Parts: sequence; structure tokens; C-alpha cells
Amino acid sequence: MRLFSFILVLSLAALLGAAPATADAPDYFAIHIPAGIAQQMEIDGEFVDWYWFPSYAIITRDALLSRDGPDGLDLNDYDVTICVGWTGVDEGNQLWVALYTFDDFYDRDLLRGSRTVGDDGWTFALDPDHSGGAIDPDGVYSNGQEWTLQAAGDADVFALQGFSDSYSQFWANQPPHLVFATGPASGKPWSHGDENVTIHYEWRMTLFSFFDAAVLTGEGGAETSTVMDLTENAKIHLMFQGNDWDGGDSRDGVWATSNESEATGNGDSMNSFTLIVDPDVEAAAPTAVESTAWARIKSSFAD
Ligand SMILES: [Ca+2]
Ligand SMILES: [Ca+2]
Ligand SMILES: [Ca+2]
Ligand SMILES: [Ca+2]
Repeated sequence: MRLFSFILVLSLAALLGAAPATADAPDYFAIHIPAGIAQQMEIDGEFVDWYWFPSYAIITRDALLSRDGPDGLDLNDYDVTICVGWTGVDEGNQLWVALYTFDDFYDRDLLRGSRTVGDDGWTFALDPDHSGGAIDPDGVYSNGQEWTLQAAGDADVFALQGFSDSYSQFWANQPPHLVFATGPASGKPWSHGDENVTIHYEWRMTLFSFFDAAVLTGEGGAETSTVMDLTENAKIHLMFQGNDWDGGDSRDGVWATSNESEATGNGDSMNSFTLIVDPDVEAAAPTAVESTAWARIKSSFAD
């Protein structure tokens, strides 16, 4: 049974027609995460802590656009749900993402690490300050970044697209800038050829309007990059692209939130996400507790 309770909300979103499917790069929302909720959320690949996310902001498979491969893929072959949240400047100042994928065939035999070519994976590209233009393909001194995500089970990948595996771990994809997990734990580990696989990608990350990867020289880094402050009503450019391989030498499909040319490499071709504060979400949220009190509560869970 692949229908997780989280997905029940999806059909509601589809009924409501949450996002236009005809525009090349539809606009979406990122929802503010109240402090009382953020304190209780864990980046662990489990999605029960996204219960509060409003249905109108859920991005479903129906909203995704084909960039390659045969059209008309049915939901038994590939299904997707994406939720995007954010915390403000004094609350961690990060983008939070829950990305659900169901796939009839788990393809991971090339193990390229920092590329999704040949194996299942996601491309996550962003231009945080909406400045537009091409992303520097070297990833250095760039206004945006293009990341590759692969759920490997025992060696998950969140790497700058195209960089060799030796540069897959560096300052920008490590805590506190990035916290990333895959799940559900009950489904791990995945093996090439597994059928009907559900994968949860969950992460929170700091956004940089100026990003000095400098992985080739070993210089630069967080100190010479500029953190983007996340504030209500700001617009950021993002795009998500699922790359589905089902064995063999050709892609079964490439499904993305934008199908404009250069969608993964140019800020102007990405989707605009408006950072909004939903009053109903805020009103229903538990009250934030003092950090020391919260630490005690958490440690009692662990006992
Ligand atoms: Ca979680
Ligand atoms: Ca598939
Ligand atoms: Ca493959
Ligand atoms: Ca696949």
C-alpha cells in the first residue's frame, strides 16, 4: 500500500486546482513554518511532521511538466508530491522541503553521484534573490545553484550538479547550511531493480544570493557567500525536476515544475515561489517553547 496518509491531502489539492498546469513555469507558494511547529519537525525522511501543510500549496504530479521522454505517463509509473516551507530571519532562516516520489522501478546502477544522468534522481535548481540569468556552470561566484539529489539509502547524495564525487561533500551541503535525509526508514535500503518504491526526500537549507562554492580551489565558502534573508512576500526562484530511469539506456521521463529551455540553469526559467504567512496555519500552531524547555522535552523522548 503506497498511499501514505500524507497523500490523502493531495487529491484534495488536485480537486481545488491548486496550480495551473498550462503555463511553462507556474507560480507557487512557500508556507511559513511557525516556530512551535518548526521545533517539532525533524529532518528524518518521515513526513508525519508536515501534517499542518495547507493543501492549496501542495505541488502534485498533475502540475508537473514533461521535459523529455514519453508523454502521458500514468501515476502507477511515477508519482510526486512537493511541499515547500520557510522559516524567517530570526527563526533559522531556511527553506524546508518535503518531496515524495513513488516509482515503479528504482534505477541506480551507474552510481554517478553528482549527476542524475542514467539513474533516478532529482535536480533542484534555485536563484534565491530572483536576479535571473544563467547559473554559472562551474558553481563558483554564482547567483544560483543546481543540485543533484539521489536517494541511495546508505549514501544519499545532495551535490552540486556536475561536480565529481570528490567534491560532493563540502561546506554548503553540510549542517548547518544543509540538513538532508531520505526515508521512510521502513523502505530502506533500496536496491537497483526494486519495484514500486516510495522515497521521501526531506531537507532544510540556507539560501545564498551569492554563492562562493570554490570547491576547486578550496578557498571561499560560507564567509565569502551572501545569505539570503527570507521574509514575508519575498519571491524566490526555484525549480524541481524528477529524472525517471526505469532500467536501460533511455529516460522514461523527466518531470519538472518548469519546462522552459534552460529550466535548470537559468533563473529566468525557474518557478517563482512567494514566501507567504498563512494565518490559519499560524493560529493552529502550538506555542513555541523556550529552547531549554524544548531540549528537555526532546531528551525525554529519547529516554
Ligand atoms: Ca520529518
Ligand atoms: Ca518509473
Ligand atoms: Ca541506471
Ligand atoms: Ca525509475
